[in-house]
Amino acid sequence: MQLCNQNLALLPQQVLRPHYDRSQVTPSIVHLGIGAFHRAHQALMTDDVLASGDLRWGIVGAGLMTSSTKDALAPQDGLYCLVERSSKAETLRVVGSVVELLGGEGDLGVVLERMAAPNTRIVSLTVTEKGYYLDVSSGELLLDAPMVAADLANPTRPRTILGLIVQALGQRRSAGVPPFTVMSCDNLPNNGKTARAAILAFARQIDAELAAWIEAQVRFPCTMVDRITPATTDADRAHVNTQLGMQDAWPIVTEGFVQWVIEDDFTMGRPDWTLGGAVFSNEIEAWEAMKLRCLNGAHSTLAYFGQLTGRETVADAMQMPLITDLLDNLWAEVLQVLKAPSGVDPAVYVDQLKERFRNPALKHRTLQIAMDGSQKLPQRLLATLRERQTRGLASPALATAVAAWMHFVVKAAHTPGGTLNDPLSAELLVKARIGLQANEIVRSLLSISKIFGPDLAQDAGFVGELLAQFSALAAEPKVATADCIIY
Ligand code: CS2
Repeated sequence: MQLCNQNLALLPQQVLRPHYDRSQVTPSIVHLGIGAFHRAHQALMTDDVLASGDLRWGIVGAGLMTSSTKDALAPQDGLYCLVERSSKAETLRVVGSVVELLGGEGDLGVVLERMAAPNTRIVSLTVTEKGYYLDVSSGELLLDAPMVAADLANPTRPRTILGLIVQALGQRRSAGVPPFTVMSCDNLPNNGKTARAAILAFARQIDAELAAWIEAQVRFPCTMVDRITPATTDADRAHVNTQLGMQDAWPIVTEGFVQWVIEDDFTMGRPDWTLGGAVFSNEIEAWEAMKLRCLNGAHSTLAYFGQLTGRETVADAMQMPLITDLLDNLWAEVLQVLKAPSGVDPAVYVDQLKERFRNPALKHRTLQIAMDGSQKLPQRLLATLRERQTRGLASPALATAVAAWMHFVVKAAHTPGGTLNDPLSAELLVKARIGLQANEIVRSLLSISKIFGPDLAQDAGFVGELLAQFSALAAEPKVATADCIIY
């Protein structure tokens, strides 16, 4: 038996489920990038809005690169089970807010149609850092990235979020339909402003008038989303299927903690997401900085250290004093220069983080977080580092975290068949194979200005610290680095 509308009534009593009439829900949000993160926060809080009786906010969930989510959820009428898991208990809830699924190249025409449709009011995004095609260090649009170049050459058949959004907005403008709001939910500083900059830069290449219209008319609220949501495992699927007494092809397992802070700036209205616990605020930059630097900065550090010490999950890595001591120093460096949102004590947030990272019920793999390091390091670690430098403060813990990432890259480069899951993998592997001298390798990786900008490689204090920490890590018995390197 499969999870679907018809079988909802057969779920065990303790499983929460939609009680509203799903056939009456109007689709008005098109979400690009329907992965686990979206399904654990925005879709959930939208389900709370629908449950309140406001049926105007159904979600059309689209995968751009793959149809995997559609393949799993379309036969289930878009329903899926969300498991909230702490160390002591779990709750299961079937979420009903996703009313249509689209996915893969073959559906991109329909995705565009849905975005251009007058009843669409919001286009939201979780496409990860690399989905914006920006040079993370300079913020410039990567015009020569093959996908961007292809969309510029063929703007009526777009495949990137940039091409899709600009094309859909152009169609709405021609048809006299008001523009939707573009709401980024990705882990980027000022994610709304970042999305806006990328979309305007793309639009200017195609049509200056349309670009000016977008600049004047479209809203790009910034948001901060915080919920640790590991990739679903086969064991999770098996467990959920037993609990439900029916098959769910793609349940999501997440933590109890959830936070969503949104700037209230929408062109065509928005759901009352406060019903699901979201908060509207004008201080998103501070919220996002706190989260990126405290949570994600520590996460990336845990990921690379975890990989170098053979710790498969974040919770395992949190058992090692070598790692937790470093994290304490890292957080101290972060908090010393952080501008927290008003009324928020970042030290309390950090204490909560320690608990969240230790949650043994979440099997959050360090390898999953380790991916796309080139896209993550600048905002997670290097932003704090630069702020400390301008204040004349040394940053040994941040330098150690960067050194751990370098070891992770160097190890992949010197392992036969080693690969990296990163959009800059080719360049990273070449730079890491420059020679066998540690000094040379560190400088070679530092010269990638897309990650480190033009400044950090020139900063003698930072380079010295990084070289020292790179060698110190290699000498640490619990850390396994590439053994062919000369330190
Ligand atoms: C993680 C994030 O995979 C990663 O890079 O750091 O996905 C993290 O789990 C979320 O931002 C938590 O809100």
